[in-house]
Amino acid sequence: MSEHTKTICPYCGVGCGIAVTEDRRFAPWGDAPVNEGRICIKGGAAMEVVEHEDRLTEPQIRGDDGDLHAATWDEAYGRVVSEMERIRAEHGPDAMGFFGCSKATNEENYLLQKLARRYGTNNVDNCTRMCHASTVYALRRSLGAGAMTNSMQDLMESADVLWIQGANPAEQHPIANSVYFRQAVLDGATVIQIDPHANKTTRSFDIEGTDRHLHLQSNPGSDIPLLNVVLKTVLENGWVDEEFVAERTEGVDHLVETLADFDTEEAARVCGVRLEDIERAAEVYATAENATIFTGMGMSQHTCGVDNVQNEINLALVTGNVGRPGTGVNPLRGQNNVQGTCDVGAMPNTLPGYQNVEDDDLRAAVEAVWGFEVPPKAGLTNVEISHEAGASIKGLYVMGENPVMSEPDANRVAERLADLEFLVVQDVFPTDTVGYADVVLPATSWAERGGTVVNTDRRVQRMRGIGRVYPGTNHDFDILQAVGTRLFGPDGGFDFDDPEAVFEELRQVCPIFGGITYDRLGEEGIHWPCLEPGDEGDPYLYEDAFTTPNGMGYIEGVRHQPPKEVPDDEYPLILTTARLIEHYNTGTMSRRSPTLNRQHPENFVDVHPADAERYGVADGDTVTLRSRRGEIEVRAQVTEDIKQGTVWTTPHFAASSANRLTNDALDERAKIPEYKAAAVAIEAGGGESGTAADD
Ligand SMILES: Nc1nc2c(c(=O)[nH]1)N[C@H]1C(S)=C(S)[C@@H](COP(=O)(O)OP(=O)(O)OC[C@H]3O[C@@H](n4cnc5c(=O)[nH]c(N)nc54)[C@H](O)[C@@H]3O)O[C@H]1N2
Ligand SMILES: Nc1nc2c(c(=O)[nH]1)N[C@H]1C(S)=C(S)[C@@H](COP(=O)(O)OP(=O)(O)OC[C@H]3O[C@@H](n4cnc5c(=O)[nH]c(N)nc54)[C@H](O)[C@@H]3O)O[C@H]1N2
Ligand code: SF4
Ligand SMILES: [Mo]
Repeated sequence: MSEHTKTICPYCGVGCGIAVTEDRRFAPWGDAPVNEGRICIKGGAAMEVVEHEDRLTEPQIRGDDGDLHAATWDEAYGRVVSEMERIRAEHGPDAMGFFGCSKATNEENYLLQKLARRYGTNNVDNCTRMCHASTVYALRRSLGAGAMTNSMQDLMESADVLWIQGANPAEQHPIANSVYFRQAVLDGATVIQIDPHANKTTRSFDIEGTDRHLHLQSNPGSDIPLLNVVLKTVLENGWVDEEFVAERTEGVDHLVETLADFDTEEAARVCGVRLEDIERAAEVYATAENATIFTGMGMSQHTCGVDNVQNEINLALVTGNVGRPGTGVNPLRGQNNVQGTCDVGAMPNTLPGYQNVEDDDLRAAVEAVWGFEVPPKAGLTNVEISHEAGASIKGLYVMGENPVMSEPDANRVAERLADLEFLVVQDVFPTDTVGYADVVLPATSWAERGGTVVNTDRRVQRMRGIGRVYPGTNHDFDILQAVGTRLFGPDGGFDFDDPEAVFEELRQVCPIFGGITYDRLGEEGIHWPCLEPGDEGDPYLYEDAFTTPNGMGYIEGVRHQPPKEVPDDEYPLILTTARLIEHYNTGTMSRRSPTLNRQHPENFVDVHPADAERYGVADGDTVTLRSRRGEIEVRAQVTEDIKQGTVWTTPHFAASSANRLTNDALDERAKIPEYKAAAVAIEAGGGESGTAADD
């Protein structure tokens, strides 16, 4: 039997260690730092996608006949480079956009953003824009760093209250939930969950013998009023940590003013939750010794996403629940390396280490290492790039994203990608987006590559490839270097021997990684910030000061902003979309896993019994869901798990792709789309719903 290689699970941001063999077998890694040998159903089945016969195994170029044809790597690189050069010559560098891949390594995403910037544009972004962009914006502005304030370990050991708003860790971060958070509850912590949908998280905390779980089943898009009730209750009952507020924060007067004429009864009506239940939740949180907040997509994916998260920050700050173990505001990050992809600068406004690209001094320091000038103006975000595709954006380089399914108002996304002059897609599988590509570059998969990734609690860890690559594929690392060298010559800064050599350059330009080396990472990894070689890394942030410009935590009162689209006579229901434990994002990986697909071969929509009766829908019916932008057919599941007036479906299935319905309105500051609220109509009947066979 061949030796086990220790690497990191390719799915969620928990960052579980797993071991694989050269002959592509799988084994748990008993003392892996995050999960200690435990894995969830996706981790256990991750090897199945590595072996899948659908893998892309040869570069392809679209011919004059409109079809994709096999090509050599040389021909494919040649086409990519000549088209990129043509676009720059004809339209300037800002006519290109670049999408990073949050399942690829730090080193690969670092190379991608360097490629974009050397080409002459900051139009580079990654899936965080659709995910936690608003969270990152609010956390950076008000606390200093766009990341979890605390680690899973310290939350398990020290948190007395887990406030979980718009997140479903039992399904989306299963090992974090079962190993860490559930243990906190068994040890006595109380859970407050705010979600329009009852889910596995709800059930996982109904632990026999305990009565410490309160689920507030609120309407989608009502989180600001809900938190304002909480905040007003805190202010009125004297639960403010006066000393903390005076010494470490600013802006509390603005909050007090905002809430002065705030009507809590009216707010509770907007939320669809009893006022006394919200007040009870406020008391539990504010009177705990250590209370922590988990925040997820239910908060971030709204046009008021930044304000949603700001209000959670307000709650943590006024009660002094930041800067200690067991406290803080904690976004559970999505893809296995979305944290790292942002850390290394695959973002339009920040260089590696969240350094503002528009700051002349910071830019000059990075330019000194890179040896070329970086454009001084922030670029477009990924949904903006999609909006501009075919207009000011003429060419797009997509490394491992599937925007035709993952971006909102997907029918329009597809139309605009078709209008591009040039689209290159670098992926493992033939996705819906590949269908629009002019050049397809087949990438190796997670098990075959080496490099580093950063998990949700900022732990930098090593991935180690099994040393054998699937025939016909190439590492993202090598593909980017080949393109970079052809574009910029042998001295263009794309001639690294291996990922470690890239990391050595990265740590020079990314201060939060400054003290990290491959040797130091070992098997345990290191939490950033790790500025100097001797630093141990910080499992929790802000013990003494925030990392905002003046060191203070920033409080700011916010007011209710309804979703951009609200129900009316024609579209009387709110659609919200979220995830299942068995499937992953656009399903290109998990839907190809026989084990996972067997569990959930088709999509469904949850409909409340009262709505089902009203619209003539029976459990198991195929229904048509229609919004102003498109329609899908899907099986109805009639259940009280969902709030009346709301319907709930998933984005995982191509045949009934939820994003044909969603609204592409953006949060003005963070530019995240409103995936969590669109107005829809439901109608009994339709064709056959999507099944495993037809997508
Ligand atoms: N199994 C699995 N795991 C995953 C993923 C996956 O696709 N599958 N994807 C990964 C990625 S990329 C991410 S970003 C994370 C996401 O992980 P989560 O943040 O947990 O994301 P979601 O499941 O989209 O949404 C969380 C919850 O928000 C609720 N919700 C919807 N609208 C609202 C609202 O207006 N207010 C409130 N308070 N709640 C609302 C939904 O009902 C849902 O239970 O998961 C990661 N892990
Ligand atoms: N309606 C609705 N839509 C949503 C969401 C929602 O909650 N509701 N959530 C949003 C969120 S949070 C996210 S993060 C996005 C996710 O959106 P995307 O990132 O577009 O979707 P994924 O399915 O994760 O995968 C993208 C592609 O990466 C490829 N890939 C995997 N590994 C590698 C690799 O190593 N190299 C390369 N080159 N490619 C690789 C996969 O094969 C897949 O085709 O979806 C967003 N869309
Ligand atoms: S919890 Fe996340 S990282 Fe861990 S095994 Fe499951 S999908 Fe993989
Ligand atoms: Mo995400």
